[in-house]
Amino acid sequence: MSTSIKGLASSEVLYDGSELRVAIVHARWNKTVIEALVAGAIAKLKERGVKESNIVVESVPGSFELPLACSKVIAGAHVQAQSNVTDLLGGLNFGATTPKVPTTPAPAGSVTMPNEPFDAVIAIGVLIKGSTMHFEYISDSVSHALMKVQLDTGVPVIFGVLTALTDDQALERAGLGRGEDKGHNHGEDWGLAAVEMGSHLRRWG
Ligand code: DLZ
Repeated sequence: MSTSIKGLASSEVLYDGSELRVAIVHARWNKTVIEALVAGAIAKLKERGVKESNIVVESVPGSFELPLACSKVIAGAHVQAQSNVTDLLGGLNFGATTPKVPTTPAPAGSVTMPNEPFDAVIAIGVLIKGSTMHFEYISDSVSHALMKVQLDTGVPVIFGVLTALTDDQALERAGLGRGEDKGHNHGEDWGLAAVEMGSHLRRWG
């Protein structure tokens, strides 16, 4: 039996995500782990009632790109129809063979629908320590920058960046552990955190 005192306590309130709009911005480095984390986050968003049509997924190359991408997504710069959760069923946003962003300009006179604001953004990345100082620099700058984005914009940015010292640590935190204990998928916690923070923000204004 585990004697650990660590981890997220479940909330006494069951937060309702049915009116919330949530963006997931994920890096593509360390794909296997990312895929599990994104799937875990989406599962919990949906479990709390967030509609598929209100979940938007965007991808960036690496974790270093997450803060700017989150900032732009919050500002409404993403293409509304680029990638919602339905696209995800076709394999996240990895290796798409057809461009999802329109390559031709909208016809003259056409109306562009304004993007609805997001109640929360989940930034997901997986940093695994290598033999150089990359890990330290990226972990440090990304965590500070993501905090800055949420404070500057007032939109909760859920910190879904794993900073693992080994491959096994990363796998275990995505529920993919290679041992008997598969670990826990932290993406699920991030989905719940997004609904809770999005709900708080609607109350707090
Ligand atoms: C360069 C790099 C390295 C070494 N490791 C990771 C990693 O473990 N996880 C991750 O998300 N990204 C990594 N990157 C890529 C950087 O985040 C970034 O995409 C590039 O330096 C380009 O700016």
